[in-house]
Amino acid sequence: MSDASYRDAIFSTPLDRMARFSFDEQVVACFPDMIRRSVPGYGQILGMLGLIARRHLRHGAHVYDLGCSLGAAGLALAGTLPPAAFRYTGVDLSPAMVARARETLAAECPEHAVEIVEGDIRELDYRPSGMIVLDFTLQFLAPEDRDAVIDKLFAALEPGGVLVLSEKIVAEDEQDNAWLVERYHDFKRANGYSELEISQKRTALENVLVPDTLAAHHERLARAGFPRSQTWFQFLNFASLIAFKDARYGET
Ligand code: GEK
Repeated sequence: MSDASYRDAIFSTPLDRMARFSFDEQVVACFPDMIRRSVPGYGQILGMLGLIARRHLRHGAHVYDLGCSLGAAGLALAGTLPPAAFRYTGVDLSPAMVARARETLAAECPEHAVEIVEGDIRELDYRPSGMIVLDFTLQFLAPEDRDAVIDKLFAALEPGGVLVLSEKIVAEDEQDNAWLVERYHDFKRANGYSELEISQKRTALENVLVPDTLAAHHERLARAGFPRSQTWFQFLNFASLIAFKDARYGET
């Protein structure tokens, strides 16, 4: 077994109360296991990226994957589309993620035009793109930085372009939200996480992962200029939205 498939046991022993979640080597080693066991619908969302690209991506267009972690979206696209169909740039702030993503993509899809850039998605000089994937990353930015990033993505998208935005969300109604969070914890228990792991991860993510409501996401997309967006997937308190650069659904 390669160390890329280590089981996530980061929060299985009592930690200092101040420990905050960060994307370091320890997280990278167990990341594929962690994200599959803790993000409901992660595999389904990845699986749809290639199908969305097939419908909306002009042949040879550029794709960004922002907060790419280990480049899972790039792998998913390469699994569905031939090498000439797209050029892919994954961007991540964590040097440990970037190093592992480069190794993985070089090994898994050597024929495809893929690159991984170490950088901050708030500061990137974006090139024109046909599709932008922002999966489970906006939630880690300070709330006051989110509008400016979405504004830049709208500007970077070419006519007919699409933004796929996947996020942990919070429900507007307190009771609805409590129900979703409780069932989410059931989901994690069913995936083998202990009470200690669930509560420690929750504490570590406090003030690090600040979720928005679905309405806040759609409003932000509209403010940035997207004439049309919809929620195409939701599983408990995790959702994926698609936003269209044009008012009419462009299809290739
Ligand atoms: C996947 N999309 O597998 N700039 C660039 N990267 C950042 C920034 C930033 N400002 N802030 C955080 N990150 C992936 C999963 S994980 C989600 C995304 C999770 C990066 C951070 O280093 C990490 O790799 C990623 O965003 C979030 O579909 O771990 O829950």
